[in-house]
Amino acid sequence: MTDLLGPVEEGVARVAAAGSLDELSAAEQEVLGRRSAVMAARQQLGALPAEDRKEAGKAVNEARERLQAAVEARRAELEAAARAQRLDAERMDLTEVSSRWARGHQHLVSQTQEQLEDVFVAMGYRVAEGPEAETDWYNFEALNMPPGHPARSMWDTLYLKLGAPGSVLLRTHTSPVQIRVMQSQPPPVYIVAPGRCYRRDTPDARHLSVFHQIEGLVVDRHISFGDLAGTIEAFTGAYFGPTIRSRLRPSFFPFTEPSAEFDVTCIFCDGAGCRVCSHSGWIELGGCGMVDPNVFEAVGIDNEEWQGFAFGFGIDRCAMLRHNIDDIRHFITNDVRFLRQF
Ligand code: 2NL
Repeated sequence: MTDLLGPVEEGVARVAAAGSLDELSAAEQEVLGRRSAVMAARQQLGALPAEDRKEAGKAVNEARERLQAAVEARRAELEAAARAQRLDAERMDLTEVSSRWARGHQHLVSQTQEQLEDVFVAMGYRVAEGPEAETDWYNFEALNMPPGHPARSMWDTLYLKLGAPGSVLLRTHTSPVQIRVMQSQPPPVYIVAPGRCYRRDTPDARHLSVFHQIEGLVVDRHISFGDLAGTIEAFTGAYFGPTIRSRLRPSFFPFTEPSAEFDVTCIFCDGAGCRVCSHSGWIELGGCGMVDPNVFEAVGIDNEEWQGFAFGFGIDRCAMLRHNIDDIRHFITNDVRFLRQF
């Protein structure tokens, strides 16, 4: 029988010399395929005398195994090299920094939202978030506005083509977040819910169909209207500065009773009276009130044991007041000359 040592050494060298996966396939065919020395030797086994056959068969198998191992080892090497080459080719150079490309920064509305969150977090509140697509129940019904309630016309709603007509909508305020929090945890509750809200509206200097609101909610024992007034005074002072005062005026909301609107002293004239505040010295900021018992009933909170207050105001409007911005549409025009001032 042919000596296999020579062909195996040659075959291993041949395989190791393959420079590509294609070349390796060709080499594999040559050293292990039908016309290879190993296969020829295997075919000769049957012709050997029985006493030699076992020994020769073992030699053939060992030769095949060595060659197969060489092929696998070379394949692994070539695949690793191909992968390294591909990664190298796909690599992007992100290290180039040029002063021509000025770095951007957070939008003023986002900055304002975070500043307001910070003010409330410092007072012990938590920040809560929730979906922008809501159901009619969370946005209206749980807030003491059953179907057909006239107050629903106060918010011109954008409805989604989802489920039964009129059942899914884009939230018109962040109150549904507070409803969800009251459902998911027992009192006491101290939260603010900031975020995007939507309404069907034609844009003008004071309105956009997408705007930002922050609402606060407190539910605890022995909560009074005085706590509400003190909270409004504390946060307006913290955000606008210590010289700013606040006041409450009686108003109406379906989800609070009693309800009030709150004003801050005009930041432009410090309360003396100017064109911005229509010479009243006051600027309206938002609404507030004691949580209506019907809202507590909707979320299963006992109104005898717990009381609460809530308030809401526009984040965009807050930023406009503090930075003397005369048109809310500046926020979405994305003119860098406007944006980079803040
Ligand atoms: C406004 C008025 C307000 C609330 C929001 C509220 C939330 C729950 C229960 C009761 Cl869960 N009230 N929120 C209360 C009063 C006024 O917002 O003018 N926003 C811009």
